[in-house]
Amino acid sequence: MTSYTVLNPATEQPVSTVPGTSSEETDAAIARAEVAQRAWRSVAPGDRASLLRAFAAQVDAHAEELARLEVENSGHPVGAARWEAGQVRDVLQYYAAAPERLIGKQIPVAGGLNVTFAEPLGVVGLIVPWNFPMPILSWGMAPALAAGNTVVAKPAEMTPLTAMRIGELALEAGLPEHVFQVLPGKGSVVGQRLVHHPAVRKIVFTGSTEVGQQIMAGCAKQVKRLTLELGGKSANIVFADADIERAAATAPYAVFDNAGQDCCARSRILVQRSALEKFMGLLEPAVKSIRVGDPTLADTEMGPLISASHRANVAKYVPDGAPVAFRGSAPAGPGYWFPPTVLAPIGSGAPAYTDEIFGPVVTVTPFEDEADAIEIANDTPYGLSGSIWTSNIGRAIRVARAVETGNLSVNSHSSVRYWTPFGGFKQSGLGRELGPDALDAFTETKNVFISTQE
Ligand code: TAP
Repeated sequence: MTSYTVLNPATEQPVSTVPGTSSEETDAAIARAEVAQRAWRSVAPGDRASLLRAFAAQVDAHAEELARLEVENSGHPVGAARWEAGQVRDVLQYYAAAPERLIGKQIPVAGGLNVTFAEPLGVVGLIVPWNFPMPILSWGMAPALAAGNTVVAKPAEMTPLTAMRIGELALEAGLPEHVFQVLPGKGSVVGQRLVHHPAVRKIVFTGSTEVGQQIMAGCAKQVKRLTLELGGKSANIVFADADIERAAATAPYAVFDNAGQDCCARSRILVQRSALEKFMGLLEPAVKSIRVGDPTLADTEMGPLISASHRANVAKYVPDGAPVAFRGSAPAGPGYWFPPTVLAPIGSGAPAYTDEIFGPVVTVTPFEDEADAIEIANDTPYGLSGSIWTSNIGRAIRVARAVETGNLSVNSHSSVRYWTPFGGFKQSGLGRELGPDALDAFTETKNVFISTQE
């Protein structure tokens, strides 16, 4: 086993040395998961529920430790990291109710009885990105385990520490060995093995659209079940009849949360032309007042980017001479810092307008009317998220129905809740996570006819 060093993105200092799992070690873990699944699926529903509740309680008891680990490993502000650890607990609690509710149907048929069962799939492979290591792990892990599957998770190479600790907490909570395993390492090694190993019956992948396309092709060879949560370039649409003060005050949080490294980032602000001047006048102080800096401090709102190479990619979208309307601040010195940046005006062909930047850069584009706003919002291969600001309820509903995207908020800047469905339209993904129907993605329906003939 080779090992590698994980860096703190706020200081560029080493945090820990982590084993990089090999292909052979991945195969061995999958084999262990396959054996463990036979017993796990047979655990009585109430007992499986109790174990998941114990797991949630264990996460809760170590929430501060997990949050501090995420601050060091990912550079997330500690307030955000605490919320993320709490999300793991809440998602486990929510799906702990599921084992006792995996209810089939009885269907009327002649000459007997027809019943359906929701059967677990077997071993589920989770491939997790670096931007939200804890929440995204939990979105796949909790419903997969609740449904009676075992899970092999591969965190992103750069951010494995919280997932590894959550793996230990599962054992401490009493989950049987090998029911939930975490394998740090490379996507090209561990991730590929999960995709190609025939005993892995489902992949849940969250990451870039480009890698998602490769994974989809790999899964096709075995008709392997697949959930894809991919990229985004979401619109924040502000109509002139909206509460412009609130729309401008919250717009920075809709895009610069997690330093813009957020698949749901509303990174294209579309403003009705008649309100543009007022909106920009209010947006400037809101952007300049974002507290960017030391992520260990409770009042910090934005931390660094994840790595030097990612910062270099983000910086390409703000070359010398770019139309920077205004910027916030960022610390000097060590750390992968990048200031919140607003680009305006931006033409529809510009890379900053079309590409997912995944950093704290937002474009502002004016529109004329409702039809124009919908056309601009849909002018992207992505469709993950978005917001609509208006005081006209009819318009809010019309535009929400017309924008081709999976998760929208009206007069609010956020739309992700673990008890409501989440996922993308178009190239932002396939399938839905979270909410009450997520169990459908981790079970197959079995249909059984039982004759009552003598
Ligand atoms: P990717 O480079 O796609 O990596 C995501 C995960 O896939 C990592 O664990 C990575 O491992 C692994 N991977 C890379 N190549 C692989 C391969 N050939 N086979 C199997 N696994 C492979 O994405 P990222 O840069 O970490 O994350 C940013 C992207 O994720 C953005 O596009 C963002 O929008 C998207 N994202 C989407 C969502 C939702 S919910 N839709 C949420 C968060 C992020 P390594 O660590 O070795 O690279």
